[in-house]
Amino acid sequence: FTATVLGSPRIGPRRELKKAVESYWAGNLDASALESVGRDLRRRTWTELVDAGIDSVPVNTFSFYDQMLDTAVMLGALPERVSGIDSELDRYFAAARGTTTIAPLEMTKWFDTNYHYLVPEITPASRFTLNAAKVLGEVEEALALGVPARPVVIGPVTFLLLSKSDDRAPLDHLDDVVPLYAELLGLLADTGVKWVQIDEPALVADRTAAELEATRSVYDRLAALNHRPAILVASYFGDLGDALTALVETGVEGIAVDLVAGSLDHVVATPGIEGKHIAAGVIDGRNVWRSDLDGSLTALETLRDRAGSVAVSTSCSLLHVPYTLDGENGLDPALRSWLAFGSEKIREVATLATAVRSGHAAIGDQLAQSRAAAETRASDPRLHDNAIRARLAALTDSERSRTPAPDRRTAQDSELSLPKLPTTTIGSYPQTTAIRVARAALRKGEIGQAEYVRRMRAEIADVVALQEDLGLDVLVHGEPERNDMVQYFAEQFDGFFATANGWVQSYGSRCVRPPILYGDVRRPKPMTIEWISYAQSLTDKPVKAILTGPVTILAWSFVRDDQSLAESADQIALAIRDETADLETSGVRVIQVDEPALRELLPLRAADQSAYLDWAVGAFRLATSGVADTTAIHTHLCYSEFGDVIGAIAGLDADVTSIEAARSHMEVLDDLNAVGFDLGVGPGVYDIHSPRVPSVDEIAGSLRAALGAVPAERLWVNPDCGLKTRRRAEVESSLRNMVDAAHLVRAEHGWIS
Ligand code: THG
Ligand code: ZN
Repeated sequence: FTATVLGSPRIGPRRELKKAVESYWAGNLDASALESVGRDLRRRTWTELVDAGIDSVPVNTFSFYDQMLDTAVMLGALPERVSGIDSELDRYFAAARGTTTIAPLEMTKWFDTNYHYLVPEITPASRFTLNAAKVLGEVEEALALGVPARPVVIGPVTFLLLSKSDDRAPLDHLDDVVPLYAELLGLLADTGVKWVQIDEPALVADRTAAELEATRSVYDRLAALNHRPAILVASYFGDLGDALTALVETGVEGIAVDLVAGSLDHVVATPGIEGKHIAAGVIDGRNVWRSDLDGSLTALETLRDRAGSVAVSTSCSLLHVPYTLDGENGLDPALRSWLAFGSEKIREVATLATAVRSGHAAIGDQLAQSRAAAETRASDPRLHDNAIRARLAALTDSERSRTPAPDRRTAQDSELSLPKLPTTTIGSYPQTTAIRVARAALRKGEIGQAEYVRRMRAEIADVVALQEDLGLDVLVHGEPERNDMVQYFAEQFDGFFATANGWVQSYGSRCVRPPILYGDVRRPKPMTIEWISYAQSLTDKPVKAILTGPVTILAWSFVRDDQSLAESADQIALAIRDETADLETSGVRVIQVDEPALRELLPLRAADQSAYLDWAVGAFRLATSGVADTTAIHTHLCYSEFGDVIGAIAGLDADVTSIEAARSHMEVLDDLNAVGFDLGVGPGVYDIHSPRVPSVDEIAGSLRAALGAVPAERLWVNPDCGLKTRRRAEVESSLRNMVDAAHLVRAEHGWIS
């Protein structure tokens, strides 16, 4: 084949699948109606690819929830606890979401993307059996429509490395699952498909020699089968490194390489590629920029001279970008001309394949457009704000450092005069119906800005009154005015574009609309002052302002590809720094800069990680070190897997760090102690993800445990994050118990409340 993509989005151009799945869960749609929504979306996806000129179409990239979960089903590896559920579909959703009595599979990030997959569980009781119904069904559906189908499955190495295995090393299970893949290849050959795509993205991360040896042996075994389709082993999200040689030495026919995140030189220099079909991932599958067709053609032609044969491809599945630019009417023509979403990328693949086949003259118009876009993008003043660049160039280390933390603590203690074990919350309060109604009414023009502000102020007043009543020590305004912690700021910065319909699946039925960072970042005016000042005017207690940090804003946006992430992070950091200065001027004494995504941009390869942490920490410090010693900087970090970045947390130098801890029973405090962390810390003292209201005793127990690890002078009391997702009544009871628990523990030590 000559033109392909590695996979397609599936949530639907208008989020049809999200709506259907959620209706099914709510009992408002039956299984056959849900199936028919899926069938319809698959047909539309395939038709678009075929019509554009894609001559090998990925099939089985559709999913009702997640491709790792689909693979667990295919291998008979659903957890034992869902086996009592009769309907196959409901068993599937129970594994994904849990039920009132069954815990769901854990969810975690899919490599360094913003997609989250379900982590299959492998136990000594796992009995793998092949269940090929889904993939065979989708192949037959595609073939019946005349689609040149290339079934896609996650490969055995990646499946096992990404699973949780509580007995042996994950790859010790290869002997259990490889025979099932062999059986599957035979069944696929029976359908008449020419190629199968086996995804092994785990090979772009650091792998041991034993893991590479195991990989080689797996593909030797599969390639040795005599009744099978041609095998395309697909890698994405990085460079294969030594894994490329291992794969080239097996008998597989094709290898898909990511030429956006990986190196062309490495592929070209690898002996043996002259015998392989290379799917060249030149079109970026996870960012939104129009391709430089000249550059892509040069890469393709270099490869064509070395490889057995070459197909034009995307660097990874198009799952990670929005469907189409159609309907994005808020784009100015220049910005539009720089972008390519899913549909546009499919056409770029087809265009490049035409040029490879028939020469550059065959795509003269497209080349001219691509060059014109590159020129306007390179010269647009919005991307080159001299004032901002001069400010960044003049920065010194002193703009990234504060007075030593102990001195700051003394200054802040006398400024704030808080009790021992001060109580606070992470920031957001439940998004009430009134908030949603007001936002929708503003969007539709049914109410004006003044009425919107009046309603949001009423919400703030309500939340402040609640916190005063509860007796919390440091209050928040509750964030009613924020749709999303990244989008809210991106909409106010120059240099970002917020799409109307640029939805991307985050997990299951949940989607995000990442803003597009295209230019230099400027803060035209203060973003949060009015809301915080209003809240502060209602109370004598300190109100903590909440901002989103530069790394998290970058991690949850589509980013510029014409400058380093470090430069973009510093630009955002400067804008946030200006906001902290304005907050301070308006009398705010506690400012929390959230970095829940600090772990998320961590590079897959260990060799790249310390450089990342350096700039990430540096950007946070740039954002937060412009304030006086008397101003307390707090931060909040989410999600568990902090092992890899725990050392960087101290580097942030925040006066207080709140961190998810309830589910890990305060272990995070020991981990922090182990790296010498000696700043303020607020471990979440109860798990917010459950509707259960924790008792005073239970929370007091958590606090006593925390006091065993951290001196009282450094310990703060707060729940885990996520109050926003709970009902108001639950929040009130839980926080009341949390405050009571703080009083109880203070009394035990004779500290005055
Ligand atoms: N904001 C942004 N990106 C994120 C998160 C976020 N990426 C990582 C993580 N958090 C993903 N978690 C979620 C949690 C909930 C939802 C999406 C991602 C969600 N989305 C709504 C839905 O799909 O129904 C849509 C929200 C909307 O209407 O704006 O619930 O917090 N930027
Ligand atoms: Zn959090």
